Amino acid sequence: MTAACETTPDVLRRRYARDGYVVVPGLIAADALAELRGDIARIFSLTAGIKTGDPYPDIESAGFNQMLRDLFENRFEAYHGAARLCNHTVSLHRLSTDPAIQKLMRSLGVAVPAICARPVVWFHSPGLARSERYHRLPAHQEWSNMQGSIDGMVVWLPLLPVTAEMGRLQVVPGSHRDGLRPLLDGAGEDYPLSMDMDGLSDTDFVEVDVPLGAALLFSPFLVHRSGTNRTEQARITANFRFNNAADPSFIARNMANPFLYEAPASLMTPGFPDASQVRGYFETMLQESE
Ligand SMILES: O=C(O)CCC(=O)C(=O)O
Ligand SMILES: [Fe+2]
Repeated sequence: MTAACETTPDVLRRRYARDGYVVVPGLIAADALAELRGDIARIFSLTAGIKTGDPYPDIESAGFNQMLRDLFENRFEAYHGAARLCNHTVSLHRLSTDPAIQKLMRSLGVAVPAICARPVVWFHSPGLARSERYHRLPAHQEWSNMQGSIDGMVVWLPLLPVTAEMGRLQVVPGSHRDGLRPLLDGAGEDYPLSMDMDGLSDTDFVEVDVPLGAALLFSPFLVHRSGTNRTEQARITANFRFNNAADPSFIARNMANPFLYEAPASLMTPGFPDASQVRGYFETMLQESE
């Protein structure tokens, strides 16, 4: 029996309602994690020039972390493109719609889960950040970006073991029950969604230990922030956000969603590709299939 089944749905529901979050061990299948970890490693390896089919380093290895730093320092646009592509992997999307996670969310009140935002992979490391918020998110409520159903849910999970030295996620238990807190007046451009900390202090935050294979599920109103990664290793995690399509307040607000997704109005690389590049690709394919 996995740890996930040792706690009954009623106990989890009560804990979720009281604290605003639950950690559920043994929820994520090892092969789903391995597939996503492999995709992340492959994307950065291809970006760094490792050929398709050649071995590539594991995301926990020193070699992989060196590769990330080299790309970040010497080819930032390539680093950024690869990091963003990780958000578009099929394995990440498959994991975010994993039936075990969906079933658990439904048992915690998200009757009709609907994707709020594209799933995200975070790479938190001071050596891979142009400003602090890219390696350590200040205190916030996820509602500030989701703005959907009151009973939506955030799923956060580590893609490698996140130790205390790597800075675990920190939450203020019970803070969800106070609802939406004001945003910080005049918050800088770096993180415009910074929350007003009035009435909260550092001692209100607790670190949440989420082992590999577990997931943390929390309310969009739970106050949370990143711990500090004091290691050389990138702290790699995933974040999935959901609304409940059955929430009457969400229906009344026309199922509001503040995220923008737009088709381009012009070519990003004018003149690319020329006809010979396209022809070359298909002619090689034809020759190989003869
Ligand atoms: O991983 C972190 O430290 C912060 C992530 C976060 O704020 C989130 O997933 O909502
Ligand atoms: Fe967050």
